[in-house]
Amino acid sequence: MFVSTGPNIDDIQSAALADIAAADTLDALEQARVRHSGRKSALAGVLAGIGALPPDQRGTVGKGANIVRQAIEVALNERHHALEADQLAASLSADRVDITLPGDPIRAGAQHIVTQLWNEIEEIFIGMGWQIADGPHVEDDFHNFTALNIPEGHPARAETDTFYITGGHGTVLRTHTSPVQVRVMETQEPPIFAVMPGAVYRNEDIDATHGAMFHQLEGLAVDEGLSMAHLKGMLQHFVHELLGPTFEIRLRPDYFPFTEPSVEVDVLWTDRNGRQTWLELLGAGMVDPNVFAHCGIDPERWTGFAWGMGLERVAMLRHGVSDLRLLFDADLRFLEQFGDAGNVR
Ligand code: 2NL
Repeated sequence: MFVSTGPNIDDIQSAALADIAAADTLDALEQARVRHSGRKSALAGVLAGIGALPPDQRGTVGKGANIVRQAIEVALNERHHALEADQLAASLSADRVDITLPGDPIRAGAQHIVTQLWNEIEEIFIGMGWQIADGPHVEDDFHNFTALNIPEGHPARAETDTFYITGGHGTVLRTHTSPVQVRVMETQEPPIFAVMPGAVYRNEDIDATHGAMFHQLEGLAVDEGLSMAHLKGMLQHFVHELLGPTFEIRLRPDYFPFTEPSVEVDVLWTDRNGRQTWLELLGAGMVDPNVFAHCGIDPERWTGFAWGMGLERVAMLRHGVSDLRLLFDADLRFLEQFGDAGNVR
């Protein structure tokens, strides 16, 4: 006769299988494993008690207990695989990337207003068949001063205006873009039609209208028979292209060491309130024969005109900016206002 000493082996199995089926996480399943097949489980108790049973019962009880042990192990394995698969499916769906969603917007930058102006002016002159030229920012005395008819002792050479390179014996940061014109004349045969944009450097105290670095755009035309009439016609066309066909210019006598005669070019400016004023736009003139001679160009044969303008000044006029320092402060609240797609080239 079968004498049971502990819990019924069928009850052990059904309790274990129910717990395993109910485990809904891998942690819960591990707890069910410890409870039903661990060293302290009811099943382990039954197995351990077999030796103490009467010999004729050991076979039956041992066989039954082993079947239950196997059933529990199979159930644990299956449940483990099922829970792992669930967990994988859950993390795959949680981490899924939806490639059909719109991307993060890219904030479009804005070109600096000096860069916009620089590019627009280049385009106008390229449209007239002119070339764009650049040269060194660190110059020698000859190209920055002497070739341009600025002799020693001239105020433009005063220590206060020019950055001298220490130990450089007359090596300077260029104070204007004119040395690029000198280099073009030294290396090219006329006719020459070229504009020279770029940074220039002055040893100035910085305020609302002065900076130690700013940008100039100069131009040079050298050919046979060029006169002030050509200069004026070219400038009028340039101003119409840059500002609009209603903008008038006027020329007034001025002085520069490198041109003779020299003129100040003003533009009739209409401000936001419709008020009109003549404002200085640039300086210009006929290239001084001494400058041609310094650059290896025969002044008896060739004539030419040149001009120079400050890009910051014109950009400020155009956009109604009253302090030069805003152009150099890298403050996005200022810079982002000029993100006109039409101006980005
Ligand atoms: C101004 C005036 C000017 C020039 C620059 C030039 C260059 C050579 C020969 C002759 Cl190589 N002239 N440049 C001529 C007249 C005026 O600049 O007010 N700039 C901001």
